[in-house]
Amino acid sequence: MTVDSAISDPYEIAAEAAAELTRWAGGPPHDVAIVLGSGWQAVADGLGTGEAERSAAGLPGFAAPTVAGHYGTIRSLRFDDHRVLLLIGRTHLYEGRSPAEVVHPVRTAVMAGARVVILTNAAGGLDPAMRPGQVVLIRDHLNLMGASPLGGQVPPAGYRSRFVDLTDLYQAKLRALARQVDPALGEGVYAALGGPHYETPAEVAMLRSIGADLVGMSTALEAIAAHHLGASVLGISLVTNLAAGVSPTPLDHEEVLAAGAAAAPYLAELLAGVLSAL
Ligand code: 8IG
Repeated sequence: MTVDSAISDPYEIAAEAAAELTRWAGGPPHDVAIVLGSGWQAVADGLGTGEAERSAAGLPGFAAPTVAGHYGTIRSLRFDDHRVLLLIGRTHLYEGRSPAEVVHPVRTAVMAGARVVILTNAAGGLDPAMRPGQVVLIRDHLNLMGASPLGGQVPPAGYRSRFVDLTDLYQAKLRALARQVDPALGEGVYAALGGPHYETPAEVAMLRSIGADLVGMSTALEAIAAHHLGASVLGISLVTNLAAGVSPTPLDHEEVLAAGAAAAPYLAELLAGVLSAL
């Protein structure tokens, strides 16, 4: 079964997937979900081996991944008092997926009990002072994808209105908590674009002038969907490259994966610290 907002109810499919996930994992419900994006996959093992792991592909509504480095694996683990769902790999609009498909894993995790959703990504840095390997908390986003996960079908009875307020989308409380773990963490505005091409230098100049610090191809739709379902969202970007025109060299996907692998021990420590403080 695939998620197609035109012919089926994405909320119902996510509820089905959540029920199946909870049955599969057994035990008490999960309370935290972490989406590990490009470059963050090496972090998974730094959080412990987990209690159970499965491919996401067998669950209702989950699409098979198409990008190198995106495994589409789900791991269930205990961390202190928390039961954590690790979503390893994500689905993007640029794969030809619908917004409903892109946010399906996050909706599933929230419906499975996650009250906190940590969204990680690799991003281009727009500030020349940024360095590859730097980690930035997402303070807010500019959704330039021309899409919303709340478009199309009206949410069924029992869900919040689709006209949802996004004032505290990337929750200030969770950002403060992350800064307790590492006071040196900076914050920035994440511009989400459809991709998969990187920006032209003119687009990068535009993004800087409209207030963006980071640029990437994910996260914004998932944040909106999680917030709409009442979860608190923390967004963390790993700057793996400087954006075009800011970077002295052309951009390439291998660079993203390499920067992620190099930063993995720090990233795992950061996530572990956040989980301990929750
Ligand atoms: I990693 O420079 C990564 N993802 N759009 N631009 C966009 N996405 C990115 C970039 C970048 N770097």
